[in-house]
Amino acid sequence: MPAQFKKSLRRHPGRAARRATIQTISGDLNARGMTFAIVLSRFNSFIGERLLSGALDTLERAGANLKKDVKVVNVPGAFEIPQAAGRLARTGKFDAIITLGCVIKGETPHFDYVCAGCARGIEVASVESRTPISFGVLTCHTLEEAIQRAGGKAGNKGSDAAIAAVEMARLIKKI
Ligand code: INI
Repeated sequence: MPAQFKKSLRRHPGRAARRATIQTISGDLNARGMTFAIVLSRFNSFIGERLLSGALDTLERAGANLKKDVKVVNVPGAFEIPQAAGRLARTGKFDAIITLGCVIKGETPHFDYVCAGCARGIEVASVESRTPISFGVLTCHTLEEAIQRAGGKAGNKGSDAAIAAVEMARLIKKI
């Protein structure tokens, strides 16, 4: 950034006050009365079940009725997630879809194809169906990395994906 802009940004005393006057649309984390589908890949299910626990805990804390308003849909592997997520999204029955799975790098380039197909497929399904579909699929070099992201030191990415789904569903309702 050019120096003169940096200087003028620093010297703007009313910046925070001005920001407060700008009309802003944000989602929130109130999942009461909202419906969710969770697409869960069975491959590496030991990790997947931990991601699912994180997502369910988060939805429950956000006010969702798990028994009535949440459906879990199982698919064989991460590569199959976009197909199921897209179908679910197009039913119009869900405010948001959460995708969960775990891809771990092996000795061949298979990992790259599965990850790319999964991520791109989820993105396309979300845009085409106009339904928020969050990405809670771990793409890890090792099992240890996956364990850390499924309730270990690096948090629980299933929970993060549930938070993103609630926030986006609320945001879309407001726009
Ligand atoms: N699927 C995963 O979800 N995780 C993996 O780590 C994985 N690896 O390593 O191969 C994986 N492969 C299966 C793939 O998702 C499809 O189910 C399969 O290719 C059949 O279409």
